[in-house]
Order: sequence, then structure tokens, then C-alpha cells
Amino acid sequence: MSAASAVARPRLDPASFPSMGPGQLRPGRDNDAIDGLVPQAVITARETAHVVATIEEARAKKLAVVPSGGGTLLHVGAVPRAYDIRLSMTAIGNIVEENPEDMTVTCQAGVSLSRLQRSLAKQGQRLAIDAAREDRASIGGIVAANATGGLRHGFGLPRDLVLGATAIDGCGREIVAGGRVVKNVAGYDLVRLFAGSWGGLAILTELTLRTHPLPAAAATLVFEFVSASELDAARSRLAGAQLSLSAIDFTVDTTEAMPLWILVVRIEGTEEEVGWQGDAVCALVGRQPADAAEEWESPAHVDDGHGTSVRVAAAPQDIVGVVRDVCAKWKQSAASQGGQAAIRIAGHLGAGIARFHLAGAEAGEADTASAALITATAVGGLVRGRVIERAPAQLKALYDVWGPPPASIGLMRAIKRRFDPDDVLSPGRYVGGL
Ligand SMILES: Cc1cc2nc3c(=O)[nH]c(=O)nc-3n(C[C@@H](O)[C@H](O)[C@H](O)COP(=O)(O)OP(=O)(O)OC[C@H]3O[C@@H](n4cnc5c(N)ncnc54)[C@H](O)[C@@H]3O)c2cc1C
Repeated sequence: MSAASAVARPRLDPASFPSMGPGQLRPGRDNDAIDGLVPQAVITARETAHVVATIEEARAKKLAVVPSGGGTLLHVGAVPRAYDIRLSMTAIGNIVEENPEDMTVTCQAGVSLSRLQRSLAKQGQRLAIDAAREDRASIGGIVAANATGGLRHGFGLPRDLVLGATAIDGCGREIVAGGRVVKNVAGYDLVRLFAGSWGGLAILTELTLRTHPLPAAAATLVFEFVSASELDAARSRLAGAQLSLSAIDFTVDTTEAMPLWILVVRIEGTEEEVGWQGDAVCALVGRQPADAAEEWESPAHVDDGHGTSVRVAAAPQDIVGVVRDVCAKWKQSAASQGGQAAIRIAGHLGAGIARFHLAGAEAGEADTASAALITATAVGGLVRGRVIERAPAQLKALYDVWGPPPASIGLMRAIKRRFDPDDVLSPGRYVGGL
């Protein structure tokens, strides 16, 4: 049991929510837990007034609220200082307005990415975000986590696609930032602040995002290499080329005795553009693809919902070398020698990001293997950043899961105090214990 759960918490009183209907408030269960902490209650907001009522009750009773969308990313973050209410946003999930001429869409935070994509596709458009588990991942969660897949290479992060947001802060105040049109920039910085704030500053209720046309043609080309240096040479040639690629991802198949280093390139555009860019990629890489498909799924979605996941950031020109070094350290560690644990590795070459996912460790071996992976990925040398995205709670409590706080931590604290002075929203989960 963690320190947070050992301390007696103030109790939530269900009678404080007279406006909520049946089924909207239930006791927390084991599968609502974050890092072993089970919330007192799960509240499903059906309208913004329920979000405000929850925050006001939490403020009055000094309770902690963690907002959730599809719940696919709630494992990311430091062990919460407290977790009394899980506030589900999935029932606030309407598509408010599609504006194909302006290339924008306004939707409520709880809508799933796949539902939004299906609707936009009818207008020949899409959101250029390829998050994992699109059927569950909500737009609010994706923006709050600033999370995407390989398409970040061609289209940027969710933060770059959000034009406007409505949110409820830790005082229950509604904040409207940005707007519904591309040219409206008032409040834009606030929008960028909320993107990636991990539910710690405000609860997003509505978002306006920039859309892109669905490409007329597309190809995913897969190239295999027997060494890291061959993959890195291909990466370097692609990085220097005047091409407009949507994604340059990689994965390493460590289940082979001689690991295969795999490059996955996504090309989108007109038939003609996809044709000539495909030829150019093959010429730069120096071979024909081992596989080619029209569909796309970022290979970087390696976390299967269990085990330990660590995300490492380096300069793009260093990322393959970093992965090779981590693999070598991992191989030397006792954990990899006796046990059955295998790591899956994948990432985004253009962004310098690699994810190491340790799955399949036997109970008892798991902590040793996880600790060995955490040690092998420590910040220093070419490793510029490391986030322990998923790990057993007892290990998360030992490490700074976000890495050392940045120089701007003083400013971050001031911003947190401004939006959430009573520490109601996701306390302790973010960088520097915010
Ligand atoms: C297996 C797996 C692999 C993944 N791989 C990648 C990857 O390779 N690259 C990548 O970039 N991303 C990756 N992701 C992340 C991405 O796809 C997430 O699923 C998505 O961003 C989270 O959406 P969600 O609705 O499940 O949010 P949740 O998990 O419910 O919430 C995510 C965070 O946002 C907060 N939050 C939720 N809703 C709101 C709201 N309305 N307002 C304010 N805060 C809110 C939560 O408190 C939490 O901190 C991966 C996820 C999974 C599960």
C-alpha cells in the first residue's frame, strides 16, 4: 500500500450531487485504480455542469479528481498524492460542428478518435492524429496527453492541431481559449498550455481542431536491415532529402537471434506523388521494400497494456545509436539472461523518440527486469529525456518518472497555482510532483 492510500481521506458525500441521474455516480472498483489506488467514486459527467459540480465538491471537501477519457493512458504519470474521484468524460462526446470548407471540427472532449475519423471521412477529411486504440482514446485524453503516433512527423503534435478549447479549471471556472477558426489566435497560448498538461490544469470539455484532406493515395513501405548502422544510414539519407513523408517510424524485432532493424515509411498524397516519392525513398534506402501496404498503423504502439514501458528522447541523429546502446546494456543485465523477459522497441526516427516495452516478465522477475530496463535507459550522454510511462507502482515511487524537472519548473508551479490553487486536479502526477 502506498503512502497516499495509507492516509485517511475526507469522504465524498453522494448527496452533494442531486442533479446526477442513476448510474452517474458509483463506488470505485479495482479496475479504476491508478498505481494501486482505488478512487472512492467514479462520476460520469453527462454535461459541463456535472464537471463543475464535481470540482466544487472536491474543492469544498479537499478531494482529488483525475479526469479520464478512454482510460488508455491513465498509467502514465507519477503515483498520485491522492485519488478520490475518477471523472469520466466519455459521455460528453458529441461532434458539435464540422466545417469542411474551413478545415476545422469542433467536438466535445469525450468523443473517441475513431468515431470522429468516421464522421470526418464522410466529408473526405481526417484528423492527422494516429493515436493507439482509436476506438477508446478520446480527443480530450489525446490532447491532454499531447499523444500521437508516427503521423507527428508529417503533421505535428495534437498541440499543433488544436485551435480552440473550452475547459473547467480547478476552481470550477469555465475557460474559453482560442476559437473555432484558423485565423483566430486570441487565447492560442492557453490552448497550447492545456495540450500536454495531463489533466493537471483544467478539464477539457470542448475542442476545435484543424482537419486535413484524406489523401487520394497512400503507401506504407517496410524495409529490413540486419544492423542498427544500416538503419541509421537510411534514416540519415531520408532526413536530408526534400521529401514530404507522413511518418518515418522504426521497430526492432528482438525475438530473432540476430535482431532485425525495421524502417517503416508512410507516404501520402496524389497517386503521382506517392509513386515518385516511393521511388525516391527506395533509391535513398538502396533497396526495394520487404513489404508494402496501403493501410497505416504506427509500429510505435508497442505498449500492450501490461508490463513496463519507457520512452526515451534523443536528437534524431542519435536515436538509433541510443537504442543500440540500451539493447547492449539490457543484454548484459542479469535480468535479461535468466528470465523470459523480451523487450519490444519502436519509435519515431524524425522526432528522436524510442519506446522500450517489457512484456511477458514472470511474476517475481518483473521488478528486477523492469529495474534493469529503467537503469539501461537513464538520462545522460545522448539520452536527453526519459519518461517511465508504465511500471509497477513500487518502482514508480522510487524513480522520477518524468525525469529531472526542467529549468522552467518554477513557472510551471506558478501556472498550476493559477489554475488549480487547491490541488484538486491529478495532484502529484505531473513533472516535479505537480
Ligand atoms: C498501448 C498504447 C500505446 C500507445 N502508444 C503511443 C505511441 O506510440 N505514441 C504516442 O504518442 N502515444 C501513444 N499512446 C497514447 C494515446 O494513443 C492514448 O491512448 C491517448 O492519447 C489517451 O486517450 P484516452 O482518452 O484513453 O485518455 P486517458 O488515458 O483517459 O487520459 C490521458 C490523460 O489525460 C487526462 N484527461 C483525460 N480526459 C481529459 C479531459 N477531458 N480533460 C483534461 N484531462 C483529461 C487524464 O487524466 C490523463 O492524465 C499509446 C497508448 C496506448 C494505450
